[in-house]
Amino acid sequence: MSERIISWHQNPSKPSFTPPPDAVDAHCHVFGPQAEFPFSPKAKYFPEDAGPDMLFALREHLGFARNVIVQASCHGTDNRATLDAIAKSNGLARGVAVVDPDIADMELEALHEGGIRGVRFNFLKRLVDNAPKDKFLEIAKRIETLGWHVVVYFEADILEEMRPFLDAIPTLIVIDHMGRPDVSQGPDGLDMQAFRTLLDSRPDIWTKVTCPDRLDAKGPPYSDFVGAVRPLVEDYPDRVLWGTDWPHPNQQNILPDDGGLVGVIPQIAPTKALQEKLLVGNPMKLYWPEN
Ligand code: 0GY
Repeated sequence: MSERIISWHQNPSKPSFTPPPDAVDAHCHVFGPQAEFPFSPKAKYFPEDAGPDMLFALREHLGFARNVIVQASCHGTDNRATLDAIAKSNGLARGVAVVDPDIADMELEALHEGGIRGVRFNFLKRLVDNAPKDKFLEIAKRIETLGWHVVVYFEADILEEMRPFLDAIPTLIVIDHMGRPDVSQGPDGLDMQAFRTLLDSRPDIWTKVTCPDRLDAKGPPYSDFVGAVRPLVEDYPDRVLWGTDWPHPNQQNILPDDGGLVGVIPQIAPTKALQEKLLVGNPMKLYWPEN
């Protein structure tokens, strides 16, 4: 067994920005606890436990009210760790699952009962062995009746080849981390232009304006990220979500300070109205539509 990774900051700062009441951290994960919920044999990284208690303590520390927990690839299609965290949240967490193509309808319904509201299709070769588009489309058609959406994770270099697949998805789509553009190209660079073309192709494609730590090689204060992403938030205010990405899967050399990440929010969403949409209105519409 490989050495366990600690990918999160041990002592995140108190953010300089106070999120509005009811703010949602709409992209985070849990790892384990492994004694109860072992990692998948196909996992590509082996982190230490980062369970619900830690996640909810961080949520309080950062001034957020709710979490959307995205099933991490190290847990494969066994969603028990995510469901366990949701069950312990007193209704303050919902989730996005990763499922096998042959999952039974009853299991999908059980996931819905457990607070799952979407499925994730991951196309990153370093995280998953295969990404069968035909099977994913079958899943997308099946989850439509549950009112769920699809979360897709890919990198900018395959955006064009993803287009027919994305076009065929019948539900609302959320693209993780804007499809990982090269933010050093700036707001009008080729990657951002291509991503905007994708957003313009359908009104029901949303995105997470997340992960400055992954996208901005220069690091804090993430000025390339801010420069490239702020115009996107301003131009698509009703289709953006924000999240910490805690516990930052795979991050080993740079452990992002979550307080610092929250401090980036007012730079990409400079008005109260934009902050309210990004942190409350948009995620609530998608994950707690009944509220
Ligand atoms: C993210 C990013 C990554 C990992 C995962 O499920 C995962 O393992 O999502 C990554 O390594 O880029 O969104 O957490």
